[in-house]
Amino acid sequence: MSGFTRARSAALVLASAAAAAVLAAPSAVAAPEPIVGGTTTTTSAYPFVMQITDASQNQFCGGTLVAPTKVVTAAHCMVGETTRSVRVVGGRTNLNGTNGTVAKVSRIWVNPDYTDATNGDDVAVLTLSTSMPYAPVKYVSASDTGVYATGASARILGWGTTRENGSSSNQLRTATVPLVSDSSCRTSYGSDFVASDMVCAGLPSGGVDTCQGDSGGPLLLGGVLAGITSWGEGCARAGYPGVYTRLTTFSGLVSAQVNS
Ligand code: 4AZ
Repeated sequence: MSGFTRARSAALVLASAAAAAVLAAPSAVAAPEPIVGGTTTTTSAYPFVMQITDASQNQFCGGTLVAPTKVVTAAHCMVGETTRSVRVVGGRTNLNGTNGTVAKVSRIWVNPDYTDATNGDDVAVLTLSTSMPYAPVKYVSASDTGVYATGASARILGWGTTRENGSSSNQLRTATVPLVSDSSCRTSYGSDFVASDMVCAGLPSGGVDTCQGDSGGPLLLGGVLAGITSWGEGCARAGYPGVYTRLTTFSGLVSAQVNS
């Protein structure tokens, strides 16, 4: 667990960096490019991408609008949060913007199976007090397991850091990464990778990845929400793909929240 970084876990990120300094080659440091290794985009292009912020509208995670008042995010983003402490901001491409729509949260559902000891079952659904005036995106149904074909091109989005231990991106960024086979991800992460609950994406040589602050945001396959940014060993490191919540496993639980 000690080497894994998660949103808002500054101590873990630093511990990870220290471990990397001891264990990894200096080449593990990624090039200073966007999400890591992506391009800037806008919430006009991806209107369902939401900032999850504190009450002062400081972004700390991402989320995905799946219905006018329902946002899918990571369970680990909600640790220590309450309906009073969280806001959802839509339609705001830049972190320093004041445009878009700010919604309060009336209910936080965290997958009851989530534990921060394993990072498994990393899904939460927020119910907004007011509707977002943006188009939601579809999410996978339980039977859509075929979307996770090895090599499929997945789109990732977020305002997270553009390199490991770097600073957040003011502007929303996006990249595409190929899905990694479960056996390959198991080789990377051992028993911390639970194939029934997680799916991995990244290039063998690294260089393109989600990073700190991207957690909770979308992984899209064929334009449909199929994963949630969850965890990984550092960011964009060769041999350590990003790990995402395998949303088909949790579609039924999510639908129960979205339709309630
Ligand atoms: C984070 O801390 C985080 N490279 C998100 C994704 C990854 C690592 C850390 C995967 O939010």
